[in-house]
Amino acid sequence: MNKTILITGATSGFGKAIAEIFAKNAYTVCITGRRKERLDELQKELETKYKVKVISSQFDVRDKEQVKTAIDDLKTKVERIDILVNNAGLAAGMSTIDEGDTDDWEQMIDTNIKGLLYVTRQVAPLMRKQAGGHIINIGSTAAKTVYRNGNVYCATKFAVDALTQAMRIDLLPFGIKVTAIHPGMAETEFSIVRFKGDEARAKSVYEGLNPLRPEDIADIAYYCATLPPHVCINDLVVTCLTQANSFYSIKEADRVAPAPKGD
Ligand code: NDP
Ligand code: 8X3
Repeated sequence: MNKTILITGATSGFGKAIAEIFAKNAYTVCITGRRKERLDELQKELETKYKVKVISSQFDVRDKEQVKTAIDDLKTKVERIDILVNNAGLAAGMSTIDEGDTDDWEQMIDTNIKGLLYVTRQVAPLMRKQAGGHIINIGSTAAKTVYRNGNVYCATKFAVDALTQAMRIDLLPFGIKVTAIHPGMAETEFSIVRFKGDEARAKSVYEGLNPLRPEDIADIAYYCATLPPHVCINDLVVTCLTQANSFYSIKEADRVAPAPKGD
């Protein structure tokens, strides 16, 4: 029987790339997000390209009732959910704590923390019944080190890190793996969303860095999910070569060139 993966926030970036690699490897793929036209397009593309079953479900992870209805409906369509990737998330704005927009704060807290909890609350009992499964939470380097003007976004990702550790303990008796993947800078729609559609400002974040690609994180998620049953990667921080942590990165041009031969 084909395995089934559920990915939140599959209309763009990491989520979309994760959907693609699992579809390519014959998984039944459940894709979710708020943008229906993107979901329809991706469903068609993956079904045509990989001849797999793709189920798309439009909901907002911030809405507890929508989440419950969507997962209840999904349970009528699939027998099991083998893997859940809690990926849906965002940063909204960048400012000091005294100038922050409280609507932005609420959107980040509601999506990155409460949304992840709502989805997990619906899926974990099913995995418990199955006596197995794998939850992969997408954290961030911002879950490990805070940076200037990142305050609330970083706090939401610290929460993802804490919840990942807590879930692993709580779900240990049921054979459920829990993994956090913490990416550094990757050029997706993330910064366009953070800077509210300012594409030039978003682009400037990654200039000269050679940032991570969505496919890099998808490859890593696939690796984590396909290890032998007794092996669980707990926590994984991954950056591009020019980034050391949340606030320290260099431009590729500033890397030291190899010493001349013979030196
Ligand atoms: P994108 O903006 O490209 O993708 C974000 C995805 O989340 C979209 O599919 C979006 O779908 C979905 N989403 C956002 N809000 C909601 C919501 N309320 N309900 C349902 N779905 C939602 O960004 P990334 O791919 O980069 O981000 C994915 C995750 O990775 C996030 O958790 C982010 O914090 C994290 N991350 C990103 C990094 C980066 O540098 N890019 C680095 C580290 C972590 P839709 O709009 O259709 O609802
Ligand atoms: C996204 C990476 O550095 O913009 O989590 O916070 S960063």
